[in-house]
Amino acid sequence: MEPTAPVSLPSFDADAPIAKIVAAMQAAGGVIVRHLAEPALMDAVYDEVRRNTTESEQASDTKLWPEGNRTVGALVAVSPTYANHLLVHPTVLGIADAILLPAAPMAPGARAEELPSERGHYEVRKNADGNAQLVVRAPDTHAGPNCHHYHLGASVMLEVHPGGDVQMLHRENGIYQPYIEALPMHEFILSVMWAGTDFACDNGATRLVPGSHRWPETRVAEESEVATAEMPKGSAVFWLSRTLHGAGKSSVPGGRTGFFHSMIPNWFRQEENQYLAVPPEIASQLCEPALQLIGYRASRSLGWVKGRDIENLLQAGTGAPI
Ligand SMILES: O=C(O)CCC(=O)C(=O)O
Ligand SMILES: [Fe+2]
Repeated sequence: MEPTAPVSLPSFDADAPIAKIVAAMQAAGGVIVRHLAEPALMDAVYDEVRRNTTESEQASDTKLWPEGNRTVGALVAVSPTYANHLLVHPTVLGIADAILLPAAPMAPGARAEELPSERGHYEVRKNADGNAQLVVRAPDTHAGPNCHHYHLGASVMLEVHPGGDVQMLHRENGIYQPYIEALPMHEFILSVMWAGTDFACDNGATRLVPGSHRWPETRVAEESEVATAEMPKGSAVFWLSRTLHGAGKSSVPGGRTGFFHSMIPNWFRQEENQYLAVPPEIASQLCEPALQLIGYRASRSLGWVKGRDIENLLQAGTGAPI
């Protein structure tokens, strides 16, 4: 019998149309986009992360990241290059716009002249008694919008060192799942892993299970169903909230370095508390899209501060109770 080819993820070059990348990801649950950033940029991010954090801040000893590996949170606070280039990379924002369907898209050129207001779904109905009542209706979840804007869930450097085992496969929606299982939900997490080094089978590249975003929660993947996100430094692998995935293990010195972040609707609690992780003094140095992504942005109804600009909460403006 012919040996079966290992499963693989769809993979595109950086200049592929976003619509093609998104369609492939929706079908497979994950997708690789190669050569999105220059290798030198990845080195610059790594140097900043290492320089701006202490050894103890880089240590890891959790269930998914046991001792021997290296993890660093709050990347936006420790690496301006990460924040101003990788976090707001136009391809990442284009994919996030297509997956999370915000009223206010973020990809360059996609920004609405006048941002659609959430009030579009609100209607005042009156009856014969003269009672006025606010009626709030869901949009078409296929067409969206499904949020006013999206923001960062967490941003973490994840460095696999030799000596460990593969990480348990899991779904990124696990942090919300127990509370929302009964809700019909449009896609609500887009995850991105940037390759800070080449990602290979033997150095800990992320493992993903194509198609598992459509599986029942309890189906456990066979090893033959697992694909490895092999990709050159400066590439990125993207996956959906229900796609099974996990870090690989390294059998070679050096392992691999990845820079992870997730994006979620503005009405979902951020996994990593960005307001403490990236205090206003640091946030004020960022480009505006990065500042907005970490959460210094509000909609009319969520996250406002009276007297601040909802588009940039560090500035004065007309934010107020609705
Ligand atoms: O590092 C990787 O390749 C994946 C890590 C991951 O999925 C996680 O820590 O949640
Ligand atoms: Fe994960």
